[in-house]
Amino acid sequence: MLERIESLRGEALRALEAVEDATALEAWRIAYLGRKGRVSALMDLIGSLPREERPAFGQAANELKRTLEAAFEERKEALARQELARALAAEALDVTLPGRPTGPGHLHITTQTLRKIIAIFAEMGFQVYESPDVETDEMNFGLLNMPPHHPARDMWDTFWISDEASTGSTQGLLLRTHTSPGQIRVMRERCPEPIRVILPGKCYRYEQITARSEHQFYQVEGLAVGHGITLSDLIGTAAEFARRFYGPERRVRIRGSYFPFTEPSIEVDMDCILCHGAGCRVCKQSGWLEVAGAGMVHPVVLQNGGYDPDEWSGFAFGFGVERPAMVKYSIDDIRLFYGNDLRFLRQF
Ligand code: FA5
Repeated sequence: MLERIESLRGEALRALEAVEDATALEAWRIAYLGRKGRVSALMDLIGSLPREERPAFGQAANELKRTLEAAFEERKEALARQELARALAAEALDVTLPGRPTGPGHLHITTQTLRKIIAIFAEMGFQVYESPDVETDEMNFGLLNMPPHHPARDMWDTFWISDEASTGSTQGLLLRTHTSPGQIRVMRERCPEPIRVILPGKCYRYEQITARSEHQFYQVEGLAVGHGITLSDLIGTAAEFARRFYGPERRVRIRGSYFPFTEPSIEVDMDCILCHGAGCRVCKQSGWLEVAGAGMVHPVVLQNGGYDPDEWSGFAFGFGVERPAMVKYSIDDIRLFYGNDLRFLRQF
């Protein structure tokens, strides 16, 4: 009987050596060490042996069981080590390879354009003043000479952020539709001193998005208040800016327009940078591009800012940032600015 035990030991250990994966190992465990396995079957024979052979047989069978259990654990660990080695080899990393260079980032085209605009106005003696994106109805409209229900409010489709709007209350909150409410804020803060500031910032309009219009874009507002400021000062400032931003050969013209907060109101046009005034698709064959809305600050607005219109006068203008950038760099769709396509952004 002891030979049977020895023969089973040899057979089991050889079979274990041939085991190459976890599934085969489990099958081996069930076949030899399981409840109905070969070792259990051997143990069951003990009752059929002569009494004097039983102790030696039992001892040998128990030792076989311990040997196979230890061999099983050893094989299990060896297989786990092999598996780990395989996984590491599959993920092998050549640490001597040079790293992938990450290019330095750069400023967004809008920021670059905005900085250029600010630098030009700074050279012309304008300070930068910032005002909030979230405004009251009163600042955005009321104090700019558009009381509740004034029809000119429809010139700016508005994102309202509080309910008062529908009641016509001047306390309603909104995302500013233009940078012009900053005029009131800066006047109230600086009164009674002369003012020469620009107010750059984001504006929001509840508008259809098209190749020329976004629902969120930048504007730069300009405001000068002093004694004896005239329309000529405004035209001179606009012409000087156009030349410094677009090139010394640029010409500007003015057209009559309407804004409730300026009187008189004008639009400033510049000769088309692409066709040099000959007429093309971008300027709609007119030879001119609209650059800014502007005018002399309305007496009511001066008064709302704290300035006596009999003593003080001023000019104001407001223009977009993306549209001038489109003209300067021949970009035909404003949606590219905020589409986050790196192929576009990397060009500037
Ligand atoms: C105004 O917003 C006036 N506040 C400008 C002004 C200021 C007039 C001071 C008088 C005195 P307007 O709605 O035309 O005006 O907008 C001015 C500029 O903002 C436009 O010429 C254009 O460059 C830009 N703009 C307007 N709407 C959009 C839009 N949806 N997407 C991109 N740019 C826009």
